[in-house]
Amino acid sequence: MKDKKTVIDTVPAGMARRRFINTAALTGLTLGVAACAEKKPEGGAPATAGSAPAAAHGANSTHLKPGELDSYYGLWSGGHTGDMRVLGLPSGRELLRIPCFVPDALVGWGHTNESKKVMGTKPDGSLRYTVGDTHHTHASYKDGNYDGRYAWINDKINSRIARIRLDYFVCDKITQLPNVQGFHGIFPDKRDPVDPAINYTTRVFCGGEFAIPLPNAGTEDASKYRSLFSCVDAETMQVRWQVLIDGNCDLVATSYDGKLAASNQYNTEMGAKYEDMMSAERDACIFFNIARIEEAVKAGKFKTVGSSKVPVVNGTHAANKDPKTALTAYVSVPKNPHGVNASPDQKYFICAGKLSPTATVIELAKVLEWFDGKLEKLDGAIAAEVEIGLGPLHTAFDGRGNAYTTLFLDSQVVKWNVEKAIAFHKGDKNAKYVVDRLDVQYQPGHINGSQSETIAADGKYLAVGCKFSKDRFLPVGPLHAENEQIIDMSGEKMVLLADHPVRGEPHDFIIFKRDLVKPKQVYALDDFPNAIKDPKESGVFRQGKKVTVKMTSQAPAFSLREFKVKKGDEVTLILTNLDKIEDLTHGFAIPNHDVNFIVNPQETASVTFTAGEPGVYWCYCTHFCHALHLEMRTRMIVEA
Ligand code: K7E
Ligand code: CUA
Ligand code: CA
Repeated sequence: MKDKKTVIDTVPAGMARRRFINTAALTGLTLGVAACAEKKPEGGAPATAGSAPAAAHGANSTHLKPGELDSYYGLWSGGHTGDMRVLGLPSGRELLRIPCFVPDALVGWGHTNESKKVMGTKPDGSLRYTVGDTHHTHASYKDGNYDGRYAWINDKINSRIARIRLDYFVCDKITQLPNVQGFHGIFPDKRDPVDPAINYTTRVFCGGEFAIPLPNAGTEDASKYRSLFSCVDAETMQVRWQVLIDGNCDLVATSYDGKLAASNQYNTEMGAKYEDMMSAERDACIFFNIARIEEAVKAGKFKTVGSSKVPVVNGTHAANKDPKTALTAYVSVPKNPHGVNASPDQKYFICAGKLSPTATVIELAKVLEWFDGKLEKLDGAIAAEVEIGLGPLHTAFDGRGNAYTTLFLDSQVVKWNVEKAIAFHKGDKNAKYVVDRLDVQYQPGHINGSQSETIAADGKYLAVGCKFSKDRFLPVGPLHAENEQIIDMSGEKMVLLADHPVRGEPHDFIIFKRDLVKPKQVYALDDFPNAIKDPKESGVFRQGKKVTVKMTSQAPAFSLREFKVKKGDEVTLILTNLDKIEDLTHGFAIPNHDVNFIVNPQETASVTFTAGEPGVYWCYCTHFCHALHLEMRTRMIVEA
């Protein structure tokens, strides 16, 4: 097999731009993955910095002494487990999983009435969905940096967006996007485009990846399918508006001035088969003019789709030919791009080529000029389009002018300088924009640096989500862990610091300084309208077949030593944890009734179940709380 990099380096720049990966090369893609399995980690990889010892640079390390705290939080998408994972960085230790879209056995998510209300139920009270597929996670901004209020995460399968409160690290709202399938990219705005006083996130943008009939009544003619780009209100979590577009949305990014949102499009062909989706040489990055879209909505220039009341404005090519009134702008980008990221100097959007070995640098100021009618051709917004390697996907930044892009096929991270790439593109063929390449193990997808997508990008740590771990961990059967790698990005050359196995399949994540969030470790009783504030309020309250059991917990006892219900009763059990001490969580399990949930300090949770066969059921505390934890029980006596 010929060395891929040599080929790239010897192709004349002008020609190389045409040398995209075609359908036949897809076979090569699979072969490349297979070939990697045989590649020994030490196997003479041509990358420059792959195995340089950390000590040679030594600036950063992932090692923490016992008891030492991490300096960064990482919020990781949980993938199929439908949760958000909280990691400490640089150690990579997993601290918490925040359940969102999928039931969780530890906290009783999807079992308690409170969590079911957030998740959404069918009329019979059962959950609407019990599967999820999270990909992307981002947090709210103020003045271009995270403000520690919220994070959001997507569910691709059922087009849901979940919000996580970063004071309690819990999911408090989930919204389903109407008329969207395959909701993929997600990004909050960074400030308001009109009101300068609103210097923080008030909207979250959601890209719809799969085109469907609108409204979705079965039709086989895929050329009639369309995708919607959605805007969700950050506070109410209601869908504010949607934009009908040509092509599809993949990832989403936003400008620091709040004026534009962007989404890369890999299926401008609007194909229904992959061959069709990769038939064109170029696709696009679509820009949304937020202020104009909201003016159009205000002026009533919208339609609705099916039973949804959400205003849908027209963002198609045909309806947006005049730049001065256009709601959208489609900037041409090579073949099936993946990933769009806004640079921390606030100037550029970078799209990675995926099926083209290039990165495209789009200048925000020029796109705005086009909207003002001052730039004749949108292509003029392309500041650079340079070769960086095979299969480029996602890009991170160090705040020193460098971009770090994952190369899925090359199994590398390439560090390249944005201004030098622009100089090269303008004709300075001596501009060496590629600074470094680092082999990673293997086939990297997402990448992010500490504070990377903020104006406070600090260029210390880089995390890379490798889709294949192959030989990096002890074999555990056919399902391999993925390999999240941590890289020291503080020097000229990247240094690989650590491998971490993670359960599939996390995709995206963000890393930010620990002092940006102020988590509360004890709830307030008033956070819960049904709180039982005094153990004396405990008891069994019957209304026909409906029974409410009120109880409190204080280590090592529940306020009721036993309670009686009748077979077939619909029992709602409300439990308030009156313990106020940090870390003093109690659990509550009832044998044979599918009940197990926890109550954190000062938290109230409730479950509703049908009392089963007559008998005695020992309800017990499932969370080790006290020397008498095993003795912390109550009896449910079910009578005939
Ligand atoms: Cu963010 Cu994996 Cu959904 Cu790229 S996508 S890798
Ligand atoms: Cu309460 Cu264990
Ligand atoms: Ca395409």
